[in-house]
Amino acid sequence: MKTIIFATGNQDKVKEIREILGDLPVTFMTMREAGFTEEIEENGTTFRENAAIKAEAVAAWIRRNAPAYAEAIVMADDSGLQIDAMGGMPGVMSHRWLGDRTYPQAMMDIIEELKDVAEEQRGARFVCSIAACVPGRETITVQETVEGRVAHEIRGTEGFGYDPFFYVPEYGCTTAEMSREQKNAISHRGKAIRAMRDRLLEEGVL
Ligand code: ITT
Repeated sequence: MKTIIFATGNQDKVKEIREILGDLPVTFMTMREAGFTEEIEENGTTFRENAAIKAEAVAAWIRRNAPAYAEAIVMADDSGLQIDAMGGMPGVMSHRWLGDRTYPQAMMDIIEELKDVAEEQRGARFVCSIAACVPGRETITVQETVEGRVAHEIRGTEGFGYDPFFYVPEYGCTTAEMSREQKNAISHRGKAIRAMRDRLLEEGVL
């Protein structure tokens, strides 16, 4: 059976990715479970670059230090929220942009900043790039998005991060008000992981 090692320290991502890949006959583990505990500097300017930086850093370490996983596929997710009325911010900075604030505080700050912005200008999207390092091949990347709007208030307790104020008009609720299955069916991460799975199946990697 193939092993997929996921290069992330974000347990919420791990939970979603495990659910989305649940039907695949693969052994799934996180980079920490494989022994990688270093910090990775995400100094790329795009989601794709940062996803590749993370996957390649962990893949290089695994090949050097964990020979038992030499054949494993190493994957990483770089994702974030782009808000049109803020020129695409926080974008690749979505995590670091919090500073000392909690997510609810950061979302309330954005809601305040956008208080005079009309409904049709409140567009936002979650973006997710997934990179996969397969031994002997170039790094493969895919990127997907989900379109929505910045809500006027925080609603819902599912999901994580910026979900409670990411309103999806077609569903009339935020992604934090969706069931896990519903969010995975429409989300940037759900779409990107499925695109990567299809790509790896097509290329005979899985
Ligand atoms: P790793 O780099 O270790 O994977 P991270 O959380 O730092 O973990 P990113 O640099 O990719 O990951 O930052 C992604 C941030 O974007 C994440 O921390 C959230 O703030 C936001 N985000 C991404 N996907 C999201 C989602 O599905 N729902 C809500 N917020 C999300």
